[in-house]
Amino acid sequence: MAVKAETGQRSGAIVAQDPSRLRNVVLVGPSGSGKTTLVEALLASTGVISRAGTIVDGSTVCDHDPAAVRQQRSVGLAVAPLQHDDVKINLIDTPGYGDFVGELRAGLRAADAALFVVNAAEGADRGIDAATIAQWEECAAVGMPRAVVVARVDHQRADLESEVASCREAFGSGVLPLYLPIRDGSDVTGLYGLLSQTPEGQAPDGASAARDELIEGIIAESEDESLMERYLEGEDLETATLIADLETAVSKGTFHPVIPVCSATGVGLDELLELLVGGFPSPLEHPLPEVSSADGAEHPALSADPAGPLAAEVVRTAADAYVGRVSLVRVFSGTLLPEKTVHITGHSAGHGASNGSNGSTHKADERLAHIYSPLGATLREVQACVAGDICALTKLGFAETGDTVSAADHPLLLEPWDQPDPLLPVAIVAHTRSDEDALVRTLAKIVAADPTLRLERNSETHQSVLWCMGEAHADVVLSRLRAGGAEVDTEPVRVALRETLGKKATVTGRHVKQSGGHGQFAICHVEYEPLPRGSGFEFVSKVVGGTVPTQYIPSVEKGIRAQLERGFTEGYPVVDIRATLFDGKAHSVDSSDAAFQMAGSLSLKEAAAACGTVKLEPMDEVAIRIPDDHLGAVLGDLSSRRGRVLGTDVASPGRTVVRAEVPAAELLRYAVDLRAMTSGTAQFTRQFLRYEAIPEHARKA
Ligand SMILES: Nc1nc2c(ncn2[C@@H]2O[C@H](COP(=O)(O)OP(=O)(O)OP(=O)(O)O)[C@@H](O)[C@H]2O)c(=O)[nH]1
Ligand SMILES: [Mg+2]
Repeated sequence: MAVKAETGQRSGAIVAQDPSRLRNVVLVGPSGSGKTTLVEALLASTGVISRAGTIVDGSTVCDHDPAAVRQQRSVGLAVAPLQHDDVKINLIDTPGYGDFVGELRAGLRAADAALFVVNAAEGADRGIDAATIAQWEECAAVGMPRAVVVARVDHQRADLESEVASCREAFGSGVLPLYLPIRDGSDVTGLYGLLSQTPEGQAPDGASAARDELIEGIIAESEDESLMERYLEGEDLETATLIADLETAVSKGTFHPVIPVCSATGVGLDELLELLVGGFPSPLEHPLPEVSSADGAEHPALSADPAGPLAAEVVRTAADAYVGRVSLVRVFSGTLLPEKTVHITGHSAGHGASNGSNGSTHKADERLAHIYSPLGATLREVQACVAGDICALTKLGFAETGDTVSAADHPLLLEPWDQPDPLLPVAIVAHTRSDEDALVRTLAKIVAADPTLRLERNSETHQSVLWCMGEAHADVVLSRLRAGGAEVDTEPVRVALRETLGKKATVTGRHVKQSGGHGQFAICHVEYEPLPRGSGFEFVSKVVGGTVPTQYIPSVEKGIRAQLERGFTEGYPVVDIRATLFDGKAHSVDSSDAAFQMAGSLSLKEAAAACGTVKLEPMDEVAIRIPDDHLGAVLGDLSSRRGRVLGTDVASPGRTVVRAEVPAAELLRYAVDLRAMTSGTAQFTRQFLRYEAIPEHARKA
């Protein structure tokens, strides 16, 4: 579905005027746990949409990307606001699949609290898997307050009690149920509130003990120290007091209430909305990102004040065929107004630099057009966006994901968040010549929009390589390219090899043509020898007695250098040799610069023919972080990739970092293979180290 922009005052958008009446809630959790379906159910139950769409039909608000429909899972972050008790709740749906961790991080940036959604039908017998724990740690790393939603409790294998036990084991003892399911046979018909003790007379077994544990958990985090004393003395604390303290406990990020829900039957939805409004922090309670003046000077900390200086951030960029660029913006301070000129600045690498971050910043002033409130792919016009709220801006030509938007007369720069590194190379070519223009154009837009995608134009292999997060991400990128009108094919990624000489050789480069007309005459005697790896090329002249006239010595060097670049039969650049010109012959009329260049170049070819060549391949140093139970498998696999382990270190309890040298050619699909080998629990980094001779047994025919 294409993005649809609705303008006009009566666009039906939910408007927030006050940060205290806002909640930004990101849904995080493993793929398939039911996040998108839960958003859909909440939108339907609050009347934002008339009925809930489904994943199977591809009719949900959040999974509007054609790639999401095809993959039957979310592939990008989506925002869907609803209203409950006069509070605007921006639900931020994120994909659970590991390729899209960049979208998850953007969602965490835009939110003030998270709903961590696990699947009641799955975790019960298997425990919480390591990929889910990694997501929990993503939340913890940015101090995100979170509640645990146990979704799909209608499933016949759903077992809430053991799911909660698994969560406590995996996430810590701060995970405590706020509600227990009320059952009728095997069906969950409703929830029993442990704080409110409602509905009366329907307390399930164990409710009283669970209530005590919950209250102790809440007041342990409370700022009011007298509460614990009063509680221990047996005083019956007011439910209202406890609910107020619940919010404090959640905000600290160490206490995590658990709530069971069922999107299919609607059980738990009202209670969940209640929790979001009453127990979740508003933007006023959530710390803002670090800020400085755009010129790098210190700036006082900001607060979520609509009257404060404008500080907003582009958390995601989408390229739409009709609307153009859509920038999703979280306003942290101040108020964003339409038709104002704003200052855009950021750290991202897209401007000017083609590759990697160079640590510099870019900036420009841009005039805003309309401001929209996004509901999935639908944009509804609003008249302002206050501190704490999220909006969409269209047609910002300059702003990239991660950029700060501030007032033109008060330029600010927010400290960026961490982006993951794409590690799966995919080489692409236009399907036909006529697709080439569209490819270049669409590619530029897509790469600028997605910080987890990097484009490399390799001048040695002449390939365009897209570095992606994994195969599912590559699928999304390719489908966006095709949607942009560029028919593309993929091809095997080539590794840039180099060549050097096998041994020392003394040769003659002879370029003599003296039949008719102006002749050409140049002869050079050159000694070639291989040098250690990384030496490059050295040229030495030991000519005595002017056998090669002084002005032609640089010509010989130039000729050799040109041939080094052209390489031998396969065209790989030649490196790590020394050429010593020690003798030669010239002709008073027929010698020339061009003739000696030719002789120089011929001498190198002679040397290759005389002493053979050795192919060199790039070696990378990789660092792989893995849970210990996968260590054996990863080490075994590394040796099958011709890897040399340099060392292993304990990264954290139960996790090891393996450092190894591995040929780049063996790492082309490592991002995919490592994920498969470790169920998505490993991370790795790689860095070019040096070129090395390809061993005999590894040379391909
Ligand atoms: N029976 C039942 N099925 C559900 C429920 N919630 C989700 N599902 C199904 O579970 C599957 C996965 O749900 P999604 O909502 O796509 O899960 P997700 O967490 O968004 O997954 P990702 O987008 O991949 O992270 C879909 O086929 C849903 O129809 C539920 O409450 N009951
Ligand atoms: Mg989803």
